[in-house]
Amino acid sequence: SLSNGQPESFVKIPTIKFTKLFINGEFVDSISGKTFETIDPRNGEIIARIAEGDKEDIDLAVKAAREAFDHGPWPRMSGAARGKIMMKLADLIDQNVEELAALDAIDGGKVYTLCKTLDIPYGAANTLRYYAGAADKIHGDVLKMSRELHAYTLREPIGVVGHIIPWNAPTVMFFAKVSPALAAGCTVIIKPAEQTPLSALFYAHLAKLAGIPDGVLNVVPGFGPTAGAAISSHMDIDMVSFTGSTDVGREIMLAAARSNLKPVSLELGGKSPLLVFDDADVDKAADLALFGILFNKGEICAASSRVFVQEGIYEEFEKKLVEKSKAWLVGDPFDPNVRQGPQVDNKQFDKILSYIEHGKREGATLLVGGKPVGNKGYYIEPTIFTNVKEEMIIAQDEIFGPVMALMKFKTIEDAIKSANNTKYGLAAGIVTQNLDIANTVSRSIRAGIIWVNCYYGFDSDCPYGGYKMSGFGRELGLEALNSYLQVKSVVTPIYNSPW
Ligand code: TXE
Repeated sequence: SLSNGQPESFVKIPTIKFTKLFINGEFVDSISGKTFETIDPRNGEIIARIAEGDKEDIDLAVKAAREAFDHGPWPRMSGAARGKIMMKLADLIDQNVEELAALDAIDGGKVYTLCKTLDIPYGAANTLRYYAGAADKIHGDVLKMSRELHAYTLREPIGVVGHIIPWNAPTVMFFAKVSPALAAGCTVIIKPAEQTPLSALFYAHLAKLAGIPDGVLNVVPGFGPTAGAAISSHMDIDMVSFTGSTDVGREIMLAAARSNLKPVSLELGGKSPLLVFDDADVDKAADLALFGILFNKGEICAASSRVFVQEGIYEEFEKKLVEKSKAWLVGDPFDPNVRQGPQVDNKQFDKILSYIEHGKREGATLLVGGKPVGNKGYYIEPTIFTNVKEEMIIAQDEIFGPVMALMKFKTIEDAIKSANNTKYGLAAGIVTQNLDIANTVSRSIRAGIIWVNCYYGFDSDCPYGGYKMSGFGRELGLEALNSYLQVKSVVTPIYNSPW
């Protein structure tokens, strides 16, 4: 079903305008002069060469961000003034939605229409506007105190912030991190993933047009062990927020501890369960389960990679899944009929295929899929395993691809136990019409977000983040804004007191 047609017949792919580091309001080459290739996952071809940031470039970016924080207007202007500039940036993003969507689609293999209707308008513009509206509502409390003192708290921006983001949602991650930090009055150094630097550099350009002062937002593409590690270990960065793999999250926390003890926020991997109870509408539940694992080709930390179905409807559910997965079109992400594009790069492609082989060796049954699609690019069939045992690697590791482990359960207690049988705790889904089941299960699953009769119900005001080894700290909502603010208590005597 691969329609590897000429992309130009669907959408005009823009010429790449921005390929350099964005430091202190200017696009500059890296100090080393090095560049790296960013690859089109539809065919493995080079899209552009991008300046490769390293430690020295991060140092320059930190110097600019420090100057902008310590002496520049951004943290000193009113919240309303910051909000106005952020609103302007959101408008510029809306005006460039097609070009931005095409950049994420070509760089990350993401479905163009979804980038255009979800990632850019919601993940970027809406999130910016949400935090722009919060920027002038940041204030502390007045405290009564029990002695003859009174106090107030100030909420101050935490300072120079480092952001390290992954490639699966380049736009959504960029703005989930940058928007609350900017609203708080922080200055930022952000490193996009090496696979997907294109839209981040375009956002840097738009930020300048919108009037974000030089040094406030620095975008430094580069690799993890070099540019990324320079951020997490930097002595002059006041906080680091990371989204990516659990292993790298651990490295970042270690580097933060060993350098200046900067606080860390980590949004890491997942192995999220979807629980379908006997009373569910089987047809709708099967749609939801497929959507939960195949959306963004399974490259999403909250993917419903473990699906547990109650025994009364299991057989019917399995039949529906097979039918529906065959109708799910894999192909060029610019084709309006396609629902699933290529995996982001050959590393992820190989990783997913090796997990599929592993699942077969472990004794699980391949119900559908399991193979690459076509002979160029990194396309993989929607894949479903049955006869999966919970101890199997394919039921424990984050595969980060279109691979579902389908399992059966008897009682609500079994369902809860199985759902929690993972080192991760990012998300979970429940499908039932029974309010008691929904309430009981929601409270019993150790995960940061629970979707009842829906999946991927994300929005700018809804906090999102992990329990257990899925990390800590929250993205989005006012929770995220608070993580970029320090609380300072100011205490004075009420009367002319001896203290
Ligand atoms: O992630 P990395 P990778 C999971 C998913 C995927 C696996 C590997 O299972 O298959 O991780 O993907 C930067 N210091 N997730 O290898 O390496 C890197 O440059 C500082 C889940 O691509 O974690 C990039 O910007 N930074 C996840 C970012 O970390 C470092 C999304 C993420 O890359 C670094 C992505 C270092 N030592 C992958 N090493 C999610 N939670 O959504 C790398 N980086």
